[in-house]
Amino acid sequence: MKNLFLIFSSVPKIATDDYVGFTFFLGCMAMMAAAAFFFLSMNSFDKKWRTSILVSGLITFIAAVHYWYMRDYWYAHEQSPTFFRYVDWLLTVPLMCVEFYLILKVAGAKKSLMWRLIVLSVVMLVTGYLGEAVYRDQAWLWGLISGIAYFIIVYDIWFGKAKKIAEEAGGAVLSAHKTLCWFVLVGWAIYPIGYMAGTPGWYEGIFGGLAMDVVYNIGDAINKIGFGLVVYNLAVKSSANS
Ligand SMILES: *C/C=C(C)/C=C/C=C(C)/C=C/C1=C(C)CCCC1(C)C
Repeated sequence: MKNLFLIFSSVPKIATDDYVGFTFFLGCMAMMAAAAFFFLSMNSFDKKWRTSILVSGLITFIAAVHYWYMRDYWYAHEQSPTFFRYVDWLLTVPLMCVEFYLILKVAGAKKSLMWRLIVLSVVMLVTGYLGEAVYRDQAWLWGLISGIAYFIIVYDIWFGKAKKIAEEAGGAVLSAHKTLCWFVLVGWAIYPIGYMAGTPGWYEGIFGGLAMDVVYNIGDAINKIGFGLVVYNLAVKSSANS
């Protein structure tokens, strides 16, 4: 019993207007629930879709673990958990590129398409980290390089080879590809806004009032759970058809 009280007394007081802390708690629980959902539903699908659902589960599970740490870090230091944030992204964003490939693989996509997206996403994240954590005085420059990599990803999936393969496949694959493309164009565009809110630069006046971590946390919930649900939906539709 005494130990139980010790556990509770180690939880710090939480201000009711701490929106960063609030979204860390909410995000942590949402990622856990989503991971459980994807893992448990995995075996109800055709074999060819199971890996895709598994990857959705992994993305949300990896995020749940990092949110657990970020939530604690925020309460201990009241600072952005930049390190955990980028470790999380460095694992989950390439996995989202794998997800793109897995959907199109059914329609004959090659592995080179996946690797191209993975390399671009790593460039985007490493340069983002350099601007946010290491060379903050030149945050705009690193953000710009990161933004160019992001732009190439958007261009690739909207107009490049991926698009062609999706069009040839048609049906549920094409509509899932389209939805994922919108996620990358609109959902991922949330992140540069968070970046500009949290780093010094000419844009401070525009985004300065926003809390960077709240923006990132909203982006993660939309992109990781939403993205997974699109894949889930595709698996439901395709399994029912065959
Ligand atoms: C689950 C996590 C996801 C989908 C994270 C995505 C992150 C980005 C798309 C980040 C992009 C950035 C830029 C385009 C420029 C500024 C630096 C970043 C890294 C915030």
